[in-house]
Amino acid sequence: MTPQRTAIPAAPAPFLLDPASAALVVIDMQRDFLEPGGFGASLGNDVGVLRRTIAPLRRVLEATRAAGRPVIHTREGHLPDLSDCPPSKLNRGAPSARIGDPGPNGRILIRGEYGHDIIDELAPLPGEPVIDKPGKGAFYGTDLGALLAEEGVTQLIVTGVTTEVCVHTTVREANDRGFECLVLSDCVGSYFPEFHRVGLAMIAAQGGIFGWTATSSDYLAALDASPA
Ligand code: C5J
Repeated sequence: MTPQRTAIPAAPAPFLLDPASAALVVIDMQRDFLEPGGFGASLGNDVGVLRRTIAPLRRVLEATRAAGRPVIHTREGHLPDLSDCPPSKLNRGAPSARIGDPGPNGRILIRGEYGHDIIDELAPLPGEPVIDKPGKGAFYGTDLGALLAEEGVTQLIVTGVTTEVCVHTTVREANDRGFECLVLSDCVGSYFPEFHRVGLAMIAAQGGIFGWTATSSDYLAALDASPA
């Protein structure tokens, strides 16, 4: 049977949404990136700039759940003994605190700590998969690929932080694995406005070299118009 597709206005061309094959991926909306005292702040970033993503992402999350489509959350972080954190990552740069150091929300970027978890506003529902990833991409060192294959997912609606790091790495990984990725421009964010703008442009450039970009309102309208 030909899948029923709904065209979403997108760059560089309409994205043909097949709701039956699509999953929402929410990347790293963790306290460590969005709240003071975490990993993002330790790198000298103003974490407040990411908060504009929360309200539109919440609407997308609720609508996707209501449509009965899969929602997958990811979290970047490491085991308490840091055995999955390469020295090249641990020792990179000159942060005010390194991965594993104590902070106001617990040890920085360590699984099980308060700061490592997803912000309250976007908390996963029971049963929604949460992929713990040691790297920037959501496929590296995880069972995300197997999970998506099991669910018959071929399209990813991508949201989260940060645009040019974990969102970009995940979209590139997904694109190479044959997924069609639609990145929702107002539901992804960067500490650097210029990187955000260029990161989105890079995805859609050259005929959609990595995927498509659209606004969350256009995605929501398409979801609404899609056959149940
Ligand atoms: C970063 C991420 N920026 N989730 N991680 O280190 O984008």
